[in-house]
Amino acid sequence: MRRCFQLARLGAGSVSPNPLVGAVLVHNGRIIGEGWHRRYGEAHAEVNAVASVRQADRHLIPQATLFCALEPCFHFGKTPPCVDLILNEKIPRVVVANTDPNPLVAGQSLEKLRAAGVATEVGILATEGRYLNRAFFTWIEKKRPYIILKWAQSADGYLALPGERTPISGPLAQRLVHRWRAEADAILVGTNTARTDNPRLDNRLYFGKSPLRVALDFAGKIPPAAHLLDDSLPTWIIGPERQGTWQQTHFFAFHEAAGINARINWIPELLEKLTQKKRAILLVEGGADVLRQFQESGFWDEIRMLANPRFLYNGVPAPGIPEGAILTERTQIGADEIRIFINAANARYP
Ligand code: AOF
Ligand code: ZN
Repeated sequence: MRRCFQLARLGAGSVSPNPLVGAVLVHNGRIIGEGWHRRYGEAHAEVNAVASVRQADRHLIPQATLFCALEPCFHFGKTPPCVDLILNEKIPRVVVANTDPNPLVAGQSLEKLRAAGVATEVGILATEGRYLNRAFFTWIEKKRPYIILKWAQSADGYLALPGERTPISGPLAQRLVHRWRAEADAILVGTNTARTDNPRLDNRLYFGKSPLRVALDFAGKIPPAAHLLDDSLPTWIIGPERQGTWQQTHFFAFHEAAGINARINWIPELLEKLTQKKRAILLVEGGADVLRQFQESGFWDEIRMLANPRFLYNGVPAPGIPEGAILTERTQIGADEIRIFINAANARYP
């Protein structure tokens, strides 16, 4: 099952809003086939695992066990049901970490397999499997994108020097951040960050795609020469429309903010728009005010904080780690320590 998870992760950045799925066929303790879901709309993990079996091993498939990160699918989606593939191949035993929460599947495949006499086991490394697919579970269960708040801070807890672009993390951590961008479907910054840092918000330091860029511009104050207004990538500007011939840049004027929740009531509207466009993973890269607004609204699932040992002595204070955040990962990368927290209110992990 751990091998399934390893394979599944290779799809990160290419399969969203689908889950990360890996599958392994084992005969007498030997792996005879393995595969993963590589790209949205293309073959599922099980199909690739079966296709990978060598000709000389094919006769072993009816005596093999299929391990799969997620319950095989039941429905005709972009591909035919994997449950039928398993039955056609006469695979006698199937082991999965989790049932597929997708209402089109939701245990039906496991039932169909059992009814056909296939031995099934569910719940092997279930917690790890749910963690692996935390974005997918959120997408299905909450019908909104999985929200990751990301920031880098100095040893004394600052995000940046006042009013200037301040590099905090080292080169290895920066590369990792670009990997996170590649794995996200959309990336958001607020007006101050757009103005002070003039970010490109693309993925330059890792392979794979760049996400949809989203910038808050309620008052139309992002300068026209900003990278975010260069029309070089799909971009949403949340603010008044601007003159010009735009190819990839779209302007959305959200409802006038009012009432006691004015500070944060744009968030559900943005989430709804992202959901409509099947953008299932949102990376929020700042600045401090926007990160705090997400924390206040409760619409956040994960925090990725990069802690650098350098001192800044003054500047913009980093948002705190809110109550109910559970530290799940802690890794050193160059001079920086990466800490990943999960919102306990939105997820259940031991
Ligand atoms: C599997 N194996 O590798 C994956 C599954 O549009 P489709 O046909 O690609 O179906 C997507 C849905 O299928 C997705 O929402 C999830 O429920 C399941 N994903 N199932 O058997 C796989 N990626
Ligand atoms: Zn499938």
